Amino acid sequence: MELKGKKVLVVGLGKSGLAAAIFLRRRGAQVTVSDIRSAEALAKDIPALLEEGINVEAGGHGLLTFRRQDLIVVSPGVPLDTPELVQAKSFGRPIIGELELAARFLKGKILAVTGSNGKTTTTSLLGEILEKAGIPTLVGGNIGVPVVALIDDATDATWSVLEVSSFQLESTEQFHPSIAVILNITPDHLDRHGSFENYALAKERIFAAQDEHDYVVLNADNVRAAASAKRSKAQVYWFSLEHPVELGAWVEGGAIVFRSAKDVAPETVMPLSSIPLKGEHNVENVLAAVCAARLAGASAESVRAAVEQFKAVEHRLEYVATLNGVEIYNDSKATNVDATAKAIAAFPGNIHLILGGKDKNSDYTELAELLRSRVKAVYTIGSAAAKIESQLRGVVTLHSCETLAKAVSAIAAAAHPGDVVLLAPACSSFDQFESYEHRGRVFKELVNEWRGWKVWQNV
Ligand code: UMA
Repeated sequence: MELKGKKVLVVGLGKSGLAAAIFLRRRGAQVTVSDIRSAEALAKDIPALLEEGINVEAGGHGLLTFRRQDLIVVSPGVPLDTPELVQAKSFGRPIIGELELAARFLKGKILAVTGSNGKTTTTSLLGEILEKAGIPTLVGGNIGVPVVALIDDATDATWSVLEVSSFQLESTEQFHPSIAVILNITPDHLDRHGSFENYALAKERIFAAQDEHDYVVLNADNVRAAASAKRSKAQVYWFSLEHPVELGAWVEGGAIVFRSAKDVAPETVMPLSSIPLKGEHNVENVLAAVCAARLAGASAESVRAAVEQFKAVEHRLEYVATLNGVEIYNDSKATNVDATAKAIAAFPGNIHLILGGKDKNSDYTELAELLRSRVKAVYTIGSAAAKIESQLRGVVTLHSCETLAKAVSAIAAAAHPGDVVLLAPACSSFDQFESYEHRGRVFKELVNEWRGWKVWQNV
């Protein structure tokens, strides 16, 4: 792909847009960045961009700006039905995402991981396994490192382990992982994709460019992910918590086993007891990682060693503290109903659960059974609170708290030794926070403040 002299528009000036604009400029393109945020809001990035010779359009997207381009590169968070993009497309302007742009320049092989939940944990774990196996490895994507930022470090020997979201996959064309993993597909981002099926189809783009030399790793226990097998041209490997599979990884006799080929005996990779992460969903993540890592050429020993040493990723069912017998967990990354269900299921009961944030057209009644059996009370926050309360009234004790600070203080007044405090909000964070990371950090700070004040009343 020749970029020299090309007029390229980058839409959105977050992490992806910033990295893409600088990459494109350094490859000789005439770059403009357009963002709906005001110049004041973008002030910290604008000087560096101008210095690189990049034009900046702030405070909105201009129709003319979009029409005058040879190529448009969109950030993942920018919906493809944004009117300026729709019109530019109707004028024949090529539109690709940052992931697609990066993949066209990235040397080496790609191991891509998608799914509604577990992506970041599985991606980090795979990165550590491959590294332990002595394979030159880079990690990036939705995990927080734009893929364009990996290009300079990748060689023909590199495996890039990429967490990829439906937002990124939606705008791919040639993106071609040698190994693609779909961990699970459950409802999420319905506000953006319009329907569950559209969302699932966006996820399936992970294997759209694969052929019979590639691998796709699918969750045999997840109905929608398993249904993807019939549309894939790649060799299908499975993982299952529930039963043995023909090719792939499963649980048997308290251990994880892997079978690489039909005529090969299954190998025992590790006992379940050596997985240091909480929750059955994390066993699924490990099964997927075992399967993908063995296919990428990592030995069973390096898989075992990396899993044993793996620490929970920040904001994913992250243990925060035990304050006088009350255990506190931060699962700020539980941004959809399924992730919250998995977080609740990781504890036997006595949970004080913080729910809420920005709704994504979700159905919170799906939590009813788990709430009844394991949750003492729900503390609602954010703009989704009214909807959550109307859907869960009568199911569980509800406390309207509006903010995270009020929720933590209400819990501090109510929790008893043996209880669990869980931030697993089932919503995105963007109504009150910059990101789920920001929300998780604020939660941990609040917990620390309460720790200092010693006001946990019942302990
Ligand atoms: N913007 C516009 N026009 C619009 C919409 C947004 O100009 O119509 C601008 C915003 O004003 C803002 C910029 O676009 O300045 C934000 O772009 P972005 O939302 O794509 O954010 P980035 O900082 O580039 O982060 C993105 C991913 N964000 C999203 O997909 C929403 C990050 O995933 C990812 O880590 C990063 O690229 C690097 O690859 C975060 C995420 O929330 C973690 N992902 C979703 C999830 O995991 O559920 C998919």
